Amino acid sequence: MSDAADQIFAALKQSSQSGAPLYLQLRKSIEDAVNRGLIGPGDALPSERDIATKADISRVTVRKAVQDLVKGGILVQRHGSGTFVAPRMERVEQSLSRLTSFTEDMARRGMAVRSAWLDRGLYAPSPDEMMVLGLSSSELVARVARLRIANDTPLAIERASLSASVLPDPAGIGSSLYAALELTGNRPVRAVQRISAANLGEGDARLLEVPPGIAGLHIERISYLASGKVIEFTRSIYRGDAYDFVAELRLTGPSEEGRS
Ligand code: 16G
Repeated sequence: MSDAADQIFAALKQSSQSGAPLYLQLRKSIEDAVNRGLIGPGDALPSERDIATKADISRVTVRKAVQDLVKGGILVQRHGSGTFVAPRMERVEQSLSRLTSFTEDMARRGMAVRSAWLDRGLYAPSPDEMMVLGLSSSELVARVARLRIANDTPLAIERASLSASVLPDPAGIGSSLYAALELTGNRPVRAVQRISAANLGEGDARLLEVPPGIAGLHIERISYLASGKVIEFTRSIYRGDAYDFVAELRLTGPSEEGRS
């Protein structure tokens, strides 16, 4: 048996005096082994049976601890091949001061970008879309919903809405919405972005290949043309374990305060 497995059991023995339920003690021992780097991303966990025999606890208890760690995204289970320490995401640091597209952001980092289509078409607008895009109920909205993938890792689900007069053929945008808008002189020059915390629901979590309920970021971007017209209303879910949004802040003296 590996050193890591021995360490897990040693830690478990030490904590067995703590009086906490056994599955919690086991969960903590495994979590500590991962955090201390004794078992690293991609390493296999000993089998449920081995853990149960060696630690002298029931397989039900082992399963409960392991399931909890799978739910928390610390372990992953692959059918037929066992349980592994989850791969660690390299976090993407994203500036909040530049109005760039997903394609540009990832290309700058040398990452291979692709998207999976979730929806594209012309629809009757929702009340939100009518209000933000200034559409009447007789006009149509173009919706472009994509799973955004970089280096084969799904990072975000983006649902963009634009006036159909700006994007009459949503299926024809190719791989970049902003590149398509640029071609018709409609690339936004300014945007307001609102970021809030969200726990991922079943469907979104499945698409992003993370356990349901883990932390995500809900981002709403409303972007404008130089004329002040709203061009894009996009609601996205980003993986919380993959993104750091970074804003630069400056001290404003009394002389600058009145200007903004
Ligand atoms: C970014 C924008 C999104 C925009 C997309 C265009 C955020 C949160 N969202 O991901 O609003 O629609 O870029 O990307 O930054 P594309 O040109 O690669 O399709």
